[in-house]
Amino acid sequence: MKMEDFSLKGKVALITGASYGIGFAIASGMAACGATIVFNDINQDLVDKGLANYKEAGIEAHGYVCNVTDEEAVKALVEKVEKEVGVIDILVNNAGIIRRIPMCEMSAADFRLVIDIDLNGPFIMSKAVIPSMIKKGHGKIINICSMMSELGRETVSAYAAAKGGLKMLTKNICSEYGQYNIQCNGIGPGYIETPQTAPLRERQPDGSRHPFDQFICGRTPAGRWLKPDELSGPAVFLASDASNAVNGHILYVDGGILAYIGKQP
Ligand code: NAP
Ligand code: GCO
Repeated sequence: MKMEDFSLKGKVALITGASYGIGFAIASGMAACGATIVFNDINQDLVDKGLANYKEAGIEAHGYVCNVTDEEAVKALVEKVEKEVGVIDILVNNAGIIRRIPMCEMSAADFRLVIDIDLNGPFIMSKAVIPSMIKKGHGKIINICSMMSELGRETVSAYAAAKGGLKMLTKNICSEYGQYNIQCNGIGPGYIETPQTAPLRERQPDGSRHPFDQFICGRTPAGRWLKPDELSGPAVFLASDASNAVNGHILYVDGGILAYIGKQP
């Protein structure tokens, strides 16, 4: 093994929904290791904000408006990126939403929306980039899964169903396209400090910590929420030649939650 096996120099990485949050952190880590960064978000305002964030971090990123659930728009995005930047070597399916509603109160429309973005989106994006990866003779797909790829909890039925499905889509892309030197793996973040989890961490009216905040710190051996940039190293590993023999694997970056029964109250 050589040090350059961990390098992403000369590689084009597309990270979906990466104007901020986990996607931005993963893109920043990949840029630090030499990748050219391409990202999309659902409107120009978010893309512009993302470009400003990348510029502030010293990263010349390429930003495009594209909804990952729109198959025609995704095909057009990939063609445009291939013309303007280059063939996509690394795809990170990061874009995702959550709806926290008790299942019997959740509308079918809300359930479908979460499945559409969190599961159909990665399918549509992967289907669009794989043909060029096959032609090029290599490719890396990284699906951002979740604790909910393994565990359930109240109010997140649609999200857990989507992330459980994303775990199996990861294994299926591995099975179907591993023969073309395409590695498809997942990252399963634990509880990360981003806008998506902000409602679970906000202070109560009396100034006390949110009960869920206290719960998660008791369930995590490290006793804390994780930071987005703690996912960057694992993502760079799975995007690099150092992981060419790793395929169909979900790498949980959770501070040990899945290994731990939780602190005795
Ligand atoms: P976030 O802060 O909500 O960011 C999600 C990004 O995806 C936003 O930029 C969002 O844009 C974009 N997006 C949403 N729908 C999209 C669509 N249809 N097409 C393109 N982009 C879209 O979330 P995050 O916490 O960074 O999470 C990123 C990923 O990690 C998600 O897949 C999430 O499920 C997963 N995850 C998060 C955690 C955590 O603790 N935070 C843990 C495990 C897994 P808008 O701002 O317009 O919505
Ligand atoms: C929730 C959280 C989690 C995190 C993440 C954990 O409501 O439980 O949003 O689902 O987003 O997926 O891995």
